[in-house]
Amino acid sequence: MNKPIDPRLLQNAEAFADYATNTAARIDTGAEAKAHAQGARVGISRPHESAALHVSGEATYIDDIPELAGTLHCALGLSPVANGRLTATSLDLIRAMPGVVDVLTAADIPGSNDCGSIVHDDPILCDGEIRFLGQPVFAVVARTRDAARRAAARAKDALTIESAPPVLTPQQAHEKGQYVLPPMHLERATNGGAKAAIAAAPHRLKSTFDVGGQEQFYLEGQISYAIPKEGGAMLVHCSTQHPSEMQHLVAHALHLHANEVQVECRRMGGGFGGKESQSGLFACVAAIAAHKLKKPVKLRLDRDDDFMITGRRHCFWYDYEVGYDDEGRVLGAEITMVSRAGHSADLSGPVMTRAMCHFDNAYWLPDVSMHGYSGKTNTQSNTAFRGFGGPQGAIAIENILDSIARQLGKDPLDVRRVNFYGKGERNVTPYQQVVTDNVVHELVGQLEASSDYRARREAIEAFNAGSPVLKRGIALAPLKFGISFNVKHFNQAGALVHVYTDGSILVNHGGTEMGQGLNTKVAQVVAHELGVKFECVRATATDTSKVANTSATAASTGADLNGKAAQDAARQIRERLAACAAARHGGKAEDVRFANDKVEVNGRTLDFSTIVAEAYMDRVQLWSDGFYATPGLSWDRDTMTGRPFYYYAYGAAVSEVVVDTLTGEWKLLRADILHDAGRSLNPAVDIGQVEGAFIQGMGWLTTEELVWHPKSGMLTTHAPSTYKIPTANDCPPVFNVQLFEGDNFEDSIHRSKAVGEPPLLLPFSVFYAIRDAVSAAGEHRADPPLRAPATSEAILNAITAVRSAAG
Ligand code: MTE
Ligand code: LUZ
Ligand code: MOS
Repeated sequence: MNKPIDPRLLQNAEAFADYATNTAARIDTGAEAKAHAQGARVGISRPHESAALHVSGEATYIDDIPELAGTLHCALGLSPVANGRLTATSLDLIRAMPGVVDVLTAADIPGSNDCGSIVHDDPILCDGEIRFLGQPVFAVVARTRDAARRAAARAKDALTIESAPPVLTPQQAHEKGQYVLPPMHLERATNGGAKAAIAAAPHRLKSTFDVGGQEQFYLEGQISYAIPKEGGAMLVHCSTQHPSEMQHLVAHALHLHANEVQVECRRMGGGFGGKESQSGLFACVAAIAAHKLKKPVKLRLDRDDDFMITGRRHCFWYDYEVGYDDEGRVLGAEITMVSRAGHSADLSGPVMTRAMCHFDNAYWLPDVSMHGYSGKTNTQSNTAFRGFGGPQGAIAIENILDSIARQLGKDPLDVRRVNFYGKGERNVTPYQQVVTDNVVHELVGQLEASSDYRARREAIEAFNAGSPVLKRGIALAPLKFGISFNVKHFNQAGALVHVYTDGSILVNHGGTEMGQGLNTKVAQVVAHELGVKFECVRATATDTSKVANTSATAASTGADLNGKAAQDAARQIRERLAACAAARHGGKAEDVRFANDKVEVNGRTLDFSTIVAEAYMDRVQLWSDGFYATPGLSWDRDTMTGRPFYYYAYGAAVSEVVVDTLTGEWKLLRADILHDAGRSLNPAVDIGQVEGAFIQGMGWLTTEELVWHPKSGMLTTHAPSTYKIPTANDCPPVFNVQLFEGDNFEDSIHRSKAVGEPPLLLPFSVFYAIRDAVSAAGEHRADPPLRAPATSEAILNAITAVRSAAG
């Protein structure tokens, strides 16, 4: 099993390590050089803890875990109909297929048939009601994965369904008043309320807008491997952002207690929100099969099935009216947002809440009235995706400001700027949180200068004047993103730190690693606290039997929460070591210093491992737990007011594109980004997050289009052949990414800021640069009716529209 690593792969690993070091050198900032000089373990760039394993193929994902003898494989039989009732099944047909061991239905579930994470409205296997095309109706268990899939593929021959026409779009659901949750309303009146402010405003704008959904497209698909344990207990290896939730769902499905179910995840090959709740169905099915057959069962989805079964980012439809003044200041705004929730609630409630709490983005909106509806449709149940509704909320105000600028003939940057939150005034959000950490003015000012925005705007105008076919466009878009789960009690975390007698350290925490570098950051925090080399600290798999009752690794809070918990654990151990060292060597415990693998005590310098060995002999506890709960949060769900966020992360990007007005094709020529990660724990990892989120969000807003067949309700874009995600080749040739220098105002882990999701809003600048180029194609005489995603087709339609409007 431990085959030697192919030397060519090792070369790749070394090349990668070189690349990481060079990247770190390229972005080394003043703050980072200082951290280095002080021997700090945080605030410095270092490669991802598993980088070499990733590139050599040695990193273990669930499907790489050696299979136990007798392991069976599972595949799901899917509904070929989007809406209706299951009236009969002929599963003997499936049972008779080669290699099939069993076929399970809802009747085989010993506990509850539900995998809903917050609202319990989500059947694991069909309970008779057909809710969407692709819904799992039965599970085939076979000796091989191939046999299971071949049998499951015959679902349409085995199911008799009375079908009804599907409801597919948010507008259709809204017309029928069909929602998965009660509507939400958020109002704030400064000058008499939105309606009055709009009526009294010098100018008005009334329109609708549309943004599409987005598939997470994690490289590792959904997978669970369930292994029965003695006494009816269950172990599940699951690719999940939320092991505790998986534990609870499996326990309910099997009618077990939580202490009888253990869920483990070393790493995911990407999650992006898609494995926050939706890993649940697969964990449950594998566990139900393993429980019934008393054999290990693995369920690994094929990519097409992953598309057909799981949900993704919610598409949103907006209907708005705003009133504004001659400078473009928004005086009043009224907006209705309708999302496509799919067939069940899943996380649609918190997603809509976050959307409504991000409609303001970086702007002070004195009088607002917002209405959020989560439309119930016969489609996959939509879920978390990087940004979690934040991007969908914020893009609405960006669209409004871009249109206002075009109506007034102003540079959109100027209109954005006059609307920015103020400092000490004009600083209360619609949900009543006071913005006390506003850096948007400095940040945008710096980026405007470093990107040469004004000069390039002029150069683009000159270019466009002489170029009838190719048109260029530029846009600067800022972001403000609230950090914390908007469900208060989720903002807690635990960790365990073990120091072994040789001085090596193991850290375990409640967060999960999905490629974002969480384990790297947490290990850095522990190394820093104990004054040892990063290499002395190892992070292990997330495991419900080590840290209990964890939250999802989500809302970008992984490092904030688990970093603080691990720091708490490490600090307790350090204090015990210091007391022990002082007792042995003299001096005061407070004066003992831990740095560079050494411990200074009473004028002597000893190895960390020596102090540890001495402490063991003195019977000092060398391991500790740690805990953290974010302070100061409050939220009133009924009035939608309070302080849902501990702090805000900021950022801005300038993008320049060229559009071919004959084909609608376009290219991103240059992007300049300035992003606020506070005092970054690891600038190289954070820049990786910023670049990745930028390109991922660009895909959402441009090429990634989801199409459901209007009659059958079938998702027709269920593979990379028809659903186009960006690749490395879509990175712009000029890509300047910098981190903004400035500490978090709040006492976050080493004054850093969460970085996972906020930069997904940066590619708004790409969308609005395309919109700018389309506007140029119509001589800037009409506001482009451009929807997102701005596919070439959508761009071409918008060009046709602005040209005919311009006459
Ligand atoms: N980065 C990678 N490489 N892979 C991922 O799946 N998920 C994103 C972001 N960055 C993701 C990622 C999402 S949706 C979130 S919420 C955060 O990482 C979660 O991790 P964190 O809280 O530790 O930043
Ligand atoms: N809230 C939030 C949530 O802001 N982000 C999340 O990922 C989330 N997940 C579950 C519930 N609320
Ligand atoms: Mo991220 S969408 O909060 O998993």
